[in-house]
Amino acid sequence: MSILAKNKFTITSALPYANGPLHIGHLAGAYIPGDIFARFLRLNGKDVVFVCGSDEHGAAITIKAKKEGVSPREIIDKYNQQIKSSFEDFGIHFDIYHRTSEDIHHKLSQEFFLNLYEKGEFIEKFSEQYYDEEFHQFLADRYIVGTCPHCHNEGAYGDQCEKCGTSLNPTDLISPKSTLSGKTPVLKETKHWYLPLDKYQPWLEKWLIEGKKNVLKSNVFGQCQSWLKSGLQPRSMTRDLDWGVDVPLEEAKGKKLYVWLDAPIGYISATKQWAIDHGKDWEAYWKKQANPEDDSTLIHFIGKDNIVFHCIIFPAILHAHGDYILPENVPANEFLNLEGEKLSTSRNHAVWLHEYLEEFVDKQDELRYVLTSILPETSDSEFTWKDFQSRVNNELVAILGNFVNRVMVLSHKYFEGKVALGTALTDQDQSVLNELASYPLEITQSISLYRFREALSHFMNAARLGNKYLADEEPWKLFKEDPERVKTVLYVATQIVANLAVLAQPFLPKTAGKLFTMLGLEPQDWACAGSTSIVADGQVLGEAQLLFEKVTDEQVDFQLQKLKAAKTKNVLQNTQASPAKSNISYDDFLQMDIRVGTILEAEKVAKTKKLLKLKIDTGIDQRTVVSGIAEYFAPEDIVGKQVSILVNLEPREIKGITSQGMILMAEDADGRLDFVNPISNIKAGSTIR
Ligand code: B3M
Ligand code: ZN
Repeated sequence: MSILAKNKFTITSALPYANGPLHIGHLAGAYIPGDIFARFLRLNGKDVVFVCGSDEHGAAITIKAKKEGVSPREIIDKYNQQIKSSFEDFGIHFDIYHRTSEDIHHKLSQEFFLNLYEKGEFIEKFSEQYYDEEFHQFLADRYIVGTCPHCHNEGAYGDQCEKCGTSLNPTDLISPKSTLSGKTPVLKETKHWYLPLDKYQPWLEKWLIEGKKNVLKSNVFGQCQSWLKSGLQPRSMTRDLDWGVDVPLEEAKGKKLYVWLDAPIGYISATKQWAIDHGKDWEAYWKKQANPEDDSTLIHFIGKDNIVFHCIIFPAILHAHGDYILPENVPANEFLNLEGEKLSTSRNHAVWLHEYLEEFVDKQDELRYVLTSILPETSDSEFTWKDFQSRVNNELVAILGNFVNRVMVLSHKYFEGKVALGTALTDQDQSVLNELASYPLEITQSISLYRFREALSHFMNAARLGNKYLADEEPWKLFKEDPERVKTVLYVATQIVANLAVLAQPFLPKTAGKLFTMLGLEPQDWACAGSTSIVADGQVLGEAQLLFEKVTDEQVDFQLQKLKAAKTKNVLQNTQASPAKSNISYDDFLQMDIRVGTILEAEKVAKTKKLLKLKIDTGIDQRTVVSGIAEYFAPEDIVGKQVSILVNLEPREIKGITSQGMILMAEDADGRLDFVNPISNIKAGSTIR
């Protein structure tokens, strides 16, 4: 069924955390697709509300505040403003851009919680969690660091070790430390309210796996399937935090709602505020109606990291509540990479939207165009500046811009801008107009299937058609002998320009506006698309305007240099030594028996990537040591080398081998290892102090 069979739409794009500026990855994930979709539906006369807003709760905010040494409030105020402007700058047109820090949102989230609480939907559970006694605070995942039990990285977080990628629980960490006080936290009992996702599993299987198999994109469906396959577990909907929406229960004083409970409710509270501002009924966009045919169609645009929340957790919450509609679709995108690497905020490997506009003034449609052409709709995709340049120069400038410009210039040159039908249309004209009339339907079909790249390429094919028509007819050669025929050619070409103006609206709103101005027309609805008489016989065209300019090699080089500079800066920062540890006594030091040893044998430990089994002559004995150096040294290259070895370390079983002692290694911030060894040959067994 075509999406156009529905009348009412509630469209959402993920609420960005207000903890930093937006980059091109954000646009390509949830915002350009949502905006194209919403614009398209509005052009088709549909009743649409497209909502978004800042996600202003959770550790994402408080950790950023701590890092910048300011309050969470200052962080959200600053970035909410910046993010909002970026959306406006790039023509991402929400009906409302709201904030989860608003009262109306806190109230609605609490109502939701209470509704489920009163129905007995939550399980109440006590568990032991780390607590910072100095700061009187429970420590959520990112507030604890410690040693990773897998790779021994000392900077692993309570929820994940970023070095080896393992996902962790805070209690997995060896020697955990609070990031607030730096002290060892204690375990303390705390109570939380869990949503029994396992209980909803059968319902979710029916709704999602049976009901949405041919609806969801395959990347989305696959993720849902694998979540359900591994079995859903109860998930805590409350947190011991001091920033967020208060849990509305007397016994839960000081606790907050889990950010992933309140954030999606942010879509609803945004709609509520919009309804108040515009005299609308918010319930018509969110609640089940007496006649299901009147239900709004709910679509969530997100990035792939948010799939579980939008396809499983939020629907389970809406279902448990009972009054609300469920999403019809969740067209999540994969990730966009930049110049061969993952986009990274912390490493500053990104194209920031506000910086882009400083260098490419007024060129928002160019970026929208390129990003739409490479949207990561089915798999991760790649933005490079070279590709940006070639798409702008070879497509926007050479095809679309060039065609429109020739039509405008020739019309003004020959007929003072007046569009008129001269001699009758030829078969050739007719077949061009017939082809033109087929594009709106193609675009509609692609957009209905959330294939925005394909939709854009149909649009460009319409521009190619125009270019080819002019090249075939060569009006500039014809004018002297047959000006009446030239009139007709320009009449047909102008209808193509007018169609391009209509069809460009979802993708390139600014360009579409310029095209309508040039044509001397008001913006037209999608219903006009395909018409071969959008521009009336006798219409006088406006001034020609420049649509697109070439991107120069210098501009590309500048951008590449900028990314390179960020990388160099990162390397410099990362090579900074870690801070000194606290002092120890000389006696403490002397307890370590460190010797010079010689490697006699070395071999890889089977089924491991990192481990070598070494036989060492310590001067005292010959012993076996297992060492995690295989990624940096091949066995054959180290036999015969001298090393420093701690000989009185308690023996340890590693992969079934008893390791007696430890080879001392130097390790840089990137984890690169090297030996600490004498520079001349000294007798094995010599002591090191
Ligand atoms: N702020 C997570 C993110 O930025 C989150 C999305 C909320 S959507 C309700 O990835
Ligand atoms: Zn690790």
